[in-house]
Amino acid sequence: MITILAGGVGGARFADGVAKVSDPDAISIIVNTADDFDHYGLRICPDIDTVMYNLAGIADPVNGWGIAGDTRATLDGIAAYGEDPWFLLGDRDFSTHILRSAWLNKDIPLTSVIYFLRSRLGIASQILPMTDQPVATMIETADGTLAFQDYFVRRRQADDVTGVTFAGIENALPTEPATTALTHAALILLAPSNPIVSIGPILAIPTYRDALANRTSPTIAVSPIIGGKALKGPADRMLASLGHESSALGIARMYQGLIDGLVIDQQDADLAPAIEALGIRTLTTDAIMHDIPDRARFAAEVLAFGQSLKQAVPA
Ligand code: FO1
Repeated sequence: MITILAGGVGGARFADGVAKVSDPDAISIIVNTADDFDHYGLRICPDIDTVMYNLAGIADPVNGWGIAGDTRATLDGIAAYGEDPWFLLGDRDFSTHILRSAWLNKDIPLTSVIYFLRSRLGIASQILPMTDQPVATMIETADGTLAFQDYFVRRRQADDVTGVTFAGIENALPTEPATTALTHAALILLAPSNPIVSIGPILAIPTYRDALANRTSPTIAVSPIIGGKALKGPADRMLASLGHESSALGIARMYQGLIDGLVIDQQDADLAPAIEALGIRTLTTDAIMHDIPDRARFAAEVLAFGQSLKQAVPA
């Protein structure tokens, strides 16, 4: 079994690539839920939905989130009432939020709700929320503390981030399927997701962090930073403002002790020796997924790297 930790668009695209080149039934994706929030009385789970829509082959190809060809009549109606429709929810996307909220309101755990939704979208891989309890990323800025989607979407990531906390994390229980997926994986992959706000919340749950620290199978991260820049989103600026180096080496330092290998882009080939000096093996390749078919090329290279590390990991 392959287990992937993911959040954001980069994570979803990577998980889709892995599902294209290996048995999708044998893949589990543990997804960040700290971006989740309530909006118009509905529970929105952006990272889970982004994984679902990418694996179902219905994601908007440009944004990476939302559904391809979706319409915005509902938001137009909300705007007609004088409300600012700042978070762009498509009409068909709303059906996910409506059903999810209805089922959550019946006290069905989020893990089960997502099982129903992904199964009905024809997705064979397990999509596993990191926890069934609510967790909310809070962003500290010079303007005060912002809810994550206020920072990310409403204010377009314009604020300098001076701190990040995960409200509710102390009550967030690891789920049984996600714990099993991590402890039984033959290969663990940390997707090219933001290490602070996408992978960070998952690793803030001690059971998952301990599972990585005590791993018996190869564990590989893919650097989301290429040439010092994030391909998408604010990870580079966030790393720098929080005192990390915005580079593949900075990513290696953050994950040191939890990973055996790091996949870096050819632009960062000169960083490989410093990363290897940390005890982390490197694969240097074209780490940009240029289009949907290219996701499979990249995933196949990462899986082959995983195979090559099998002997290197302590039993
Ligand atoms: N991201 C945006 O930048 N603007 C949006 O209006 C937006 C809407 C949206 C709706 C549904 C959904 O599942 C995701 C959406 N996202 C949007 C993406 C999302 O906010 C971020 O990608 C993640 O939270 C960061 O990981």
